[in-house]
Amino acid sequence: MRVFIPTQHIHHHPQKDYSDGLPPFDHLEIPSRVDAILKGIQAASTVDLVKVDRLALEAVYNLHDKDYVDFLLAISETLEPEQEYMPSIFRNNLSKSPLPFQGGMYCQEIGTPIGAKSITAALNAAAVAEEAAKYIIKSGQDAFALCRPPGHHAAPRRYGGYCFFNNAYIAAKVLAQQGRCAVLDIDYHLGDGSLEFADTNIPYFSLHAEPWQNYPYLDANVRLPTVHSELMTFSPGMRGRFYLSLLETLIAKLNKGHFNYLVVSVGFDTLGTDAIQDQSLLLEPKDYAFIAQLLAKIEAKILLVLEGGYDISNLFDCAKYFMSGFRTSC
Ligand code: OKP
Ligand code: ZN
Repeated sequence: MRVFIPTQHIHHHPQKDYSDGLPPFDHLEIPSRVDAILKGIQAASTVDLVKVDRLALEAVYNLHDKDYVDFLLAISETLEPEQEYMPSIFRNNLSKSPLPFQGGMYCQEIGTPIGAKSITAALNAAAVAEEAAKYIIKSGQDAFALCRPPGHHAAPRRYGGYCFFNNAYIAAKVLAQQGRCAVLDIDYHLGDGSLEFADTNIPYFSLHAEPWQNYPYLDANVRLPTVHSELMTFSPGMRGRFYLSLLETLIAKLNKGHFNYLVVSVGFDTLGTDAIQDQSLLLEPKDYAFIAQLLAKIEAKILLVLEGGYDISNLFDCAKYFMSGFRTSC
């Protein structure tokens, strides 16, 4: 299996997470996640590793709004090496306010601090997704993009949930030029950013925790779209076999689209012991082998894109079991 990893993600190391209010907790979206997952993949399959150094500035401007990307680059320029930025006021339009206040129109939560090199890392993660997509087109093989920071909460003009640029949709846009493409999201959380990108061209399928009682804590009045997306929720306390039967139902719906390419947003934060969960699910590491077996039966060429997964002591096992169930021939 060809695995693409970023060279610059280590320079993105958010310190504290304020997303559950005060006091903050040590941030869970840490650099060692990538190492643990890569080692797990290598334990179960022969890995052809590709390190990606470049920044996908063009692809990011092509997917996100210009003023949004401009702001993230401009605020980064103002930061000292160990300094972090967090907006202090949240409104729809702050374009007439000084730069440090403008972030509040692009962000709705306080769990995603921006360090001096965070946006560089996010552009590098986007390049990882883009390179992996190009490889799939050229080779006709599956691939794994170990993107960090993750992307599925990033919307056209919004960051948050540890995400800045939507890596999955950046890859899907490349793939959709060559054939029918969809995004399937199996992270614990609803990818509210991905959902905003869903359209006729690239529909979005997701199995996630109920999104009002779990991050992204949707507005009580919001009605989820049903046109270019298929959304399913699991229940608190669900074990592997029930989760798997839901996933099987979702995949059966997806298969009706006869896609040539599928981008899978993979989150290992469905693991029962992951501290990020608001309502705990009861998956065990070995359940990822069965999840991957369900994915392996899908006809499309598959690009696996990393999203969440924060139980650092179990990520190796999760990734190892996952790869043991996937189609690993190179
Ligand atoms: C990113 B990804 C939990 C607070 C959660 C943000 C979670 C972002 C998850 N009480 N804060 O989808 O793994
Ligand atoms: Zn998640």
